[in-house]
Amino acid sequence: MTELKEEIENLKRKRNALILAHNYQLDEVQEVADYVGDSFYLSKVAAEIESDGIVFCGVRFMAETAKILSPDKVVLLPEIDAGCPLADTITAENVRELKSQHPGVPVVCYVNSSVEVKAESDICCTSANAVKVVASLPGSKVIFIPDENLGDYIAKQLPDKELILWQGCCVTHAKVKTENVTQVRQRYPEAKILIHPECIPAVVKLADFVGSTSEIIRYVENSPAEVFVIGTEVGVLCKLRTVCPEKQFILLHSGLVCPNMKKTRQQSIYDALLNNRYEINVDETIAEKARHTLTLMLELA
Ligand code: CIZ
Repeated sequence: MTELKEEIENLKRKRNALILAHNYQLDEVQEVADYVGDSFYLSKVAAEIESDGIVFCGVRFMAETAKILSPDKVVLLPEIDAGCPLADTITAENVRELKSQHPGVPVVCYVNSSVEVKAESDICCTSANAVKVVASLPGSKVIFIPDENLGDYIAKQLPDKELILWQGCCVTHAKVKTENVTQVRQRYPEAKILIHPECIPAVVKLADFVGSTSEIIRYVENSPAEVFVIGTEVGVLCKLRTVCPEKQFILLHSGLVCPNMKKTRQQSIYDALLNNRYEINVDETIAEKARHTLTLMLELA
């Protein structure tokens, strides 16, 4: 074990803290994490684990989610500038306007949203359970925010629903173009092409499998295929190589690198534990409403 890893372990023990890392984090971060997964898994972990503190290696909305679900724990986000441009496309005021334009229509917010946006919504979802969450709602109309591409994917799975979409997207996933898929298909005809639903609809249409990071990992584990093209953020390759070391993985597009997810390093985790930074706090009135949308999702999915 390196000296830095040992220091992290010591500080973790001293503070009775656990490290949660998203599937999109750097390999060096996933290596020192106690739990690695997608937002849905990590939010369940945050709600259930017994520790005094959580170091959340991800982006701000994820640390906020952990704090909302574990209000009594100290939640640290090691890199305070790790944000999510998709979450920033919509404000609580925008949601109120949408609700006044479509009275009575339920609002589903993707987990990639601020606490204020979650508080204005009826139920939250992640990419792993978005179709299930939308399908569970009464009536045919649903407001889905803020990811337009994920919304389009859900609408295609649920033809009886009419989705009212917000025009937000993940700039990293939106870089993938159809030519990238056709080129890779020609070069690796035997490969299975696995694509995240945050990619544009024309790209999603060309996939062999569409799913969230956890669904992509499960697909690879259960597939007899040996070569896979991965159409989501590069960080997921760390887990894929760990669970299936004998299989081959090709990243669909070299730009599938989220700069915000790559801000956290082992050094940032060490500094976070040593200096108690950066502590995430959420106003309890807003947190209470947001907690309701998250709890409904956890109960349903
Ligand atoms: O749900 C998540 O954690 C995100 C943002 C992506 C995924 O598919 O895991």
